[in-house]
Amino acid sequence: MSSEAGWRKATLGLGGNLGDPRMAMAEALQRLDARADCAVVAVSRLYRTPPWGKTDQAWFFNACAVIETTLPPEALLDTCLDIERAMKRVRDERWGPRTLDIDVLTYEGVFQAGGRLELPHPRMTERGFVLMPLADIAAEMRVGGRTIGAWLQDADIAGIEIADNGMDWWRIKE
Ligand code: PH2
Ligand code: MG
Ligand code: MG
Repeated sequence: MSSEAGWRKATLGLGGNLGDPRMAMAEALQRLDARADCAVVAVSRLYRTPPWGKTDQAWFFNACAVIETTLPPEALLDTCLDIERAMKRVRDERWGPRTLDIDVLTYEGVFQAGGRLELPHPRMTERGFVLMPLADIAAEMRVGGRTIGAWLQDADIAGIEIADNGMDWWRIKE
């Protein structure tokens, strides 16, 4: 689809550690896929990951998705934030517990620093909880001059577990 006018590939990181994160991420991906301007192309396995940054909080569930979209990057971010809000995301502090987090990791052909949306996501190459799921679906994608698979080789993935080994866990209905 990328070659068709207007459709661009983007990757998303999803996470959560409050309530039922698996259901929240599944619903968020279904909401995106239901839009005329977004299509979910691939979803990683589902992972359980130790908290990163602020370590005295519950383990997270994390996953990544490849989507195709006609939305420009900032509009895609707003769409993701709208979905977080519509699903009544709860968050108090930076890097603290949250019900649902959707981060735009990469957007085909767009590289920008500063502003409200940095692309690629500035910390994605340091985080095992991003790299491990992303390698399921985009191991050959290059970020900062290396593939996701190569970044993953150097990443700290201690403790990360597979919570669902399938790629269609997100199609669950409540
Ligand atoms: N998200 C954070 C902070 N720390 N740790 C894990 N394991 N997974 C996350 O998604 C995560 C985190 C802020 O968005
Ligand atoms: Mg995040
Ligand atoms: Mg976020």
